[in-house]
Amino acid sequence: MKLRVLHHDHCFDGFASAAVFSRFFAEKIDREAEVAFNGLAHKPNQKFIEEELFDGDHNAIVDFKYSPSSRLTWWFDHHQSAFLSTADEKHFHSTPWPTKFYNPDYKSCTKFIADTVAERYGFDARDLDELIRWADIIDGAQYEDSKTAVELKAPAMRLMLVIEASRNSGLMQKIIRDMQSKSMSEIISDPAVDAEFQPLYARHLKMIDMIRDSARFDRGVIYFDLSAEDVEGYSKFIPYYLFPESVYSVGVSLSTHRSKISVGFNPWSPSPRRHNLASICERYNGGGHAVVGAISFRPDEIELARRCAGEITEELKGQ
Ligand SMILES: [Mn+2]
Repeated sequence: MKLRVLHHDHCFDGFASAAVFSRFFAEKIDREAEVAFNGLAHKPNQKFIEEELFDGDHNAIVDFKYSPSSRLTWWFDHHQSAFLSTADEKHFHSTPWPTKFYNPDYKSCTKFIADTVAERYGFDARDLDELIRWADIIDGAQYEDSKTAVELKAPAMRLMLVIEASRNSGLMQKIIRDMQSKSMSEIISDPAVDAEFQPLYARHLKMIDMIRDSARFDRGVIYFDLSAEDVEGYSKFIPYYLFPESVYSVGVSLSTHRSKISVGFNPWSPSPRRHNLASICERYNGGGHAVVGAISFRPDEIELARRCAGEITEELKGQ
């Protein structure tokens, strides 16, 4: 029997969700299942999740959008924008699915999965507590301070850097498998993972300089445009580390696949949040959470992305 796990790609919570779910599946559903992972990324104007991705006997989506496909057997998500259309949302609510779960109150999908399968299936894996705790800290942006988030001293933070920036899919699958049984410090000190980490860390330090150089800070909002370089996967906390007095950040970036606007609330902001960033991003066909959102455009729509980012910046400046 084959279990296909589709998870949010380039995301610590997506990886940890895939790890916790497949550990649960092995212990409570089918120990012999052959498990295959596949990361999903948000695409501009996406209307549905491609049917051919559901190539297992069981198909799970974790920490990513819903699909009404009859081939989808398991679903867990906690994003405010969890549905690609109102038809999908209606489909989910049309009947009480026994193995499809949605709860936008959870900070991480990892903890949502762990709590749900503990309650429904009696799944108990104490050794996953460190992973679950860090998924909650990372996805919920609940760091003590911007130094913890940006200086990357903790093993889980170093692993997060690798997961968010690496394009080595073989190594990414190994990380998900290792997350099912190893500690964060064991995983990050694996020579193959360390070899991936070192150049990414050097680049992370360079990104801090680049954002410092391109940022404009005005009335609580940091605006920066990194589209001069390919920068898919930088730490979203760098702006707040550089401008501790900021409330929001709006960043424009460009990679080979897309141009992107990233909008965030400074988790250590001296002032309260007065905007729901997911709702703002949804107006531009993006999505996310109340505290962090994103909008994707085609790479050749970079000018449109800049214009929309400028509008959002002005909106956030006006209290
Ligand atoms: Mn998540």
